[in-house]
Amino acid sequence: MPDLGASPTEELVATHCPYCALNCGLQLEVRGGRIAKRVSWKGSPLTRGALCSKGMTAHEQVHHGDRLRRPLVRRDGDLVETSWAEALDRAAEGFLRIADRDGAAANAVLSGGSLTNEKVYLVGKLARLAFGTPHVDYNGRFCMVSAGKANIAAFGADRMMTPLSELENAEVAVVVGANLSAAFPVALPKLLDGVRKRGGLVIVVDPRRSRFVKDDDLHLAIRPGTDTTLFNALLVEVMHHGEIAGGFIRDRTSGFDALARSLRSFDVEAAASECDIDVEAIRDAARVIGGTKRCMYLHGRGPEQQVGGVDNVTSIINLGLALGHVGGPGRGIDMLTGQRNGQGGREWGQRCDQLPAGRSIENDEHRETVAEAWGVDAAALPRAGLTYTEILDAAGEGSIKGLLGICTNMSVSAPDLTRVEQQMAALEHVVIIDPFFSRSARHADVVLPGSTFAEESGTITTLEGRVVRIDQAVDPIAGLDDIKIIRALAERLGAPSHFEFDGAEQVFEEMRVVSAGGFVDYSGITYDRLRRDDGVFWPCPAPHHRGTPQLYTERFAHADGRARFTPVEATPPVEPVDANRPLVLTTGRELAQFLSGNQTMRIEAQQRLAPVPILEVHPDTAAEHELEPDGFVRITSSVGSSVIGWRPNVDLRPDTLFLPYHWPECNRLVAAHLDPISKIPAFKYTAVSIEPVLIESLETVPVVDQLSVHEDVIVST
Ligand SMILES: Nc1nc2c(c(=O)[nH]1)N[C@H]1C(S)=C(S)[C@@H](COP(=O)(O)OP(=O)(O)OC[C@H]3O[C@@H](n4cnc5c(=O)[nH]c(N)nc54)[C@H](O)[C@@H]3O)O[C@H]1N2
Ligand SMILES: Nc1nc2c(c(=O)[nH]1)N[C@H]1C(S)=C(S)[C@@H](COP(=O)(O)OP(=O)(O)OC[C@H]3O[C@@H](n4cnc5c(=O)[nH]c(N)nc54)[C@H](O)[C@@H]3O)O[C@H]1N2
Ligand code: SF4
Ligand SMILES: [Mo]
Repeated sequence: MPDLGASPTEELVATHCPYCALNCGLQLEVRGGRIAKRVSWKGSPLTRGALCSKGMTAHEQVHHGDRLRRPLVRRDGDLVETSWAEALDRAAEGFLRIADRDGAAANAVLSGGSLTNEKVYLVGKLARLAFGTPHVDYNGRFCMVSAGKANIAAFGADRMMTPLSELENAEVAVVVGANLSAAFPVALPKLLDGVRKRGGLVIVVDPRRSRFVKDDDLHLAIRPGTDTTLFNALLVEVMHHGEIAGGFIRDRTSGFDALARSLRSFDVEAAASECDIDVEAIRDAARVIGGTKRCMYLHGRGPEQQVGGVDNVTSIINLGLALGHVGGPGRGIDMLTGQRNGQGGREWGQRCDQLPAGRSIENDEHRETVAEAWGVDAAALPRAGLTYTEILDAAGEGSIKGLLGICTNMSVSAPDLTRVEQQMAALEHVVIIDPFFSRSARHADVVLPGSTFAEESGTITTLEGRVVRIDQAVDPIAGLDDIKIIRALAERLGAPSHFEFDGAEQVFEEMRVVSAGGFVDYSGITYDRLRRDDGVFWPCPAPHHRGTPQLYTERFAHADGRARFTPVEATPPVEPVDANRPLVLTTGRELAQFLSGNQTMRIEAQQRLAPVPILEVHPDTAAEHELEPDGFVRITSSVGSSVIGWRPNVDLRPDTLFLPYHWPECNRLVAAHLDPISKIPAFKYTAVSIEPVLIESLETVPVVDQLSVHEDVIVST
């Protein structure tokens, strides 16, 4: 419980950090309608008051001078400030014009996993009922869809199965392609320290050694893109030593024989050479993993953002399932979801193939359930639509002409930015809802000021599957919050009756009803309970139900209760390294910056820590390519080229480069090669070449295209 001991003129509001999926708790002290300061919330779930630097400064975005305070519309080529009424009218008119002329499917919606559950639900409903378009997808397409597809195929549902605190009972932790020091800096590194202190082993699979990795850990620095080969090899080794969990496989799974058959002629030595690691390291890891009942696997975007992303995750699941490392104390195969509502964001119906509460838009029973709750005919609900990158492709080709973007910034975060800029420019009508002017908003016809975490109430589902509540601290500084904006748009698009909500709690009440009886069941969760309890884990089917922190203790979510094994083989990169582009560029996170940077780059303390993109290069590779210390480097891929600074890093494979992705210099280089099943872009593998750039005078020093404050590009009226 938060300590609410403030005087009447002051108020302490309990909330959660708006950035990563750990959702560290914090309190905001409000004085005279403004946030005066941040106060620790020691009782908050999982992280107990700890914050990283981003969380410490998150509240600075709320009253920031760069905030959009009035809507903008394009007039004679310029974006100019205007009233809400005019901006909302213009926003809706564009979509109605396109729908009348070209059909409802010529409009699309792209959204984000940082939205609250309530907003996610409304975005999906807005697309299906007010726009009438099948084309709604979200930035989780860049993030968690590989793990999602693999989880659903194997377990029947898509949620972390074991709470992270179970690491306290684990003897072995296997961290696969997750940079815990930068991406999940609170709680997780400490939980791993606990494993080490109790004499357990941490195994890390990653071409780069991040700060959380310790000398006594077993680090398998594989060649990027070879996770399936490694995990197949580990499985073959544990099978060879007879360590698999025969009883568990018989009673609780299906498909093991086909998997075993597929690996009959698998050559572990050849696999070691493919992964470019010592075969003895694979054998050591297999001995340790096969020798314990208490092993937790944590996977991040490293194996997932690949053309073989789904198969990579499946190979991890195959190993863990074969050893019975699921559903109990110190055991679990857990994906580390990224954005603050990465979990709820993929449950509440903003995905192109999904209806609310994890229901499928192609399943007739699910369509009936949702249609009934919404008071519409199931036949009126669109079917599955295009994915994020497919929507951008359709924009470039002209079949999609109108785009609403809320809580996503494609001009930094999508692959192949040169092409993205052309695709965005080809659109006839673009509306962006964002608290700050984003790079994507440069393409907008209408920009509506969105709300930050402190200007709204709502619920978030953390990476563990724990539903928590954020409370509004101050009024929306531009007058309307996201929920009111969605409602106003729905009214103008002709569907007012489905959006008559006065605030987030009313939306949540409808979501409880819609979710009742499904697997993603929130029906027993209430706003009151969320403030009293330490959050509530779904499924929670009744008000007195305690929630479900640990999934799969007795059955999996498939109808027959069994988990599935699926044989998988390594997928080669679409453009592998060759003589012209001999190095692999892999991309990821910097501790101080968050995603496209549109929030953290406004905050001085974060900018001081990481002002520009810096390429990490192994010193041997730097010497081979004659890079000058403190000099610049040109990186070239098949789709683009960037000139930036570099620094040496000995903790990186010599054939691999690492670049934080938060600046457009990064995705200008990454081609849009997709996993065929999940349609995730292969952000973790780009074949590139590098060369030193000689700086002849100060004028030729490359300037990083920094974020512009919105006043730079807007004429105020
Ligand atoms: N500071 C900060 N924290 C964040 C975010 C942020 O932007 N900034 N974003 C949040 C979000 S949305 C997400 S999704 C998470 C992401 O969290 P992570 O997945 O932990 O973050 P990434 O930096 O993408 O790092 C993935 C790791 O994969 C490794 N890797 C690269 N290629 C391969 C490979 O082929 N195989 C394996 N096994 N590993 C590989 C990289 O070296 C890197 O260490 O972070 C969340 N937390
Ligand atoms: N090369 C490379 N590219 C990557 C990745 C990588 O590892 N490498 N990682 C990918 C991953 S994991 C992810 S999750 C995506 C993220 O990609 P994006 O979708 O670009 O994510 P954000 O930067 O969070 O964009 C959110 C935008 O919405 C705004 N916003 C934040 N909260 C709210 C809100 O509540 N309401 C409204 N209206 N607006 C809000 C922010 O100001 C920001 O402009 O990109 C990815 N792209
Ligand atoms: S960014 Fe993540 S780790 Fe840092 S304070 Fe926020 S929720 Fe916690
Ligand atoms: Mo993400």
